[in-house]
Amino acid sequence: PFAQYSKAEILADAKRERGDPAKLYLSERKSHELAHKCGGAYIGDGWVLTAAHCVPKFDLGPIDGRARNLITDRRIRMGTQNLTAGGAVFQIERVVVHSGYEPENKPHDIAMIKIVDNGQTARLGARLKTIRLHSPAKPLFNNEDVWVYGWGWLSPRAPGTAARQSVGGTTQRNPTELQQAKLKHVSGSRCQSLYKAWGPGMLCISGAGTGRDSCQGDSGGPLVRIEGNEKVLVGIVSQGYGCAYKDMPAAYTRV
Ligand code: 4AZ
Repeated sequence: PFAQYSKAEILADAKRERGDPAKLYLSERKSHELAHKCGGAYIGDGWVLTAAHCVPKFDLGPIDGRARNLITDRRIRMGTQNLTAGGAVFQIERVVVHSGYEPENKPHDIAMIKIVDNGQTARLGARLKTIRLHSPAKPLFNNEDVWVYGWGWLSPRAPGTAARQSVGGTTQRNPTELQQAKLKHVSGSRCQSLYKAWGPGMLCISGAGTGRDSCQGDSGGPLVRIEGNEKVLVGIVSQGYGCAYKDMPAAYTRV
């Protein structure tokens, strides 16, 4: 119901050769793969934390002659681990983007989305939990284990290759079930040389050679520290060069 591509775009894409960096493989993709954009984290009172680059501009451009914007075309599903079913689907009431964000180098890549609730969060009950924000008094230590969650692409990707191709050359796919990966918080020196906007508002997070990582579509989703049996939100998936590529830690927004 919320197709992000026009019929003309889908037809033009089908004519592109495989391996063409501009090819999006639209006709091969399931509707949940075309609709999914980003992750987020529910912090309570109708507010979802996500990445600023997930809500790039209010005007999404027309599709098949119909004007679109975030309010008319984007929805948020919460209260389920399945991307296509369950929980509840919320409309967006408003979006607040960090005033220091800019799309070129993505400093302060954080935004808040207010949902239209209509009592739905209450109906979800225990299926929707509010995540507690990490305390700045307890910073992550070097090599600390952290966890990331999302419905983003499933395969390693080399930096600089066509975005929808995995290292093995297959087309990247989105899962329907939520995935998780254990990662490591590492020293910022490598990220400082990789990311132009590097600064104290970012976290440098590595797959540490495990082959696990966040990837496109995980953006906006939570990076979590586990304290006892509680998950605490420490970061937001922001940017990276490829996915799960060796010595390529990704940059997360520090919450
Ligand atoms: C992305 O394109 C993206 N491996 C997010 C995270 C990472 C790479 C790419 C980190 O949204």
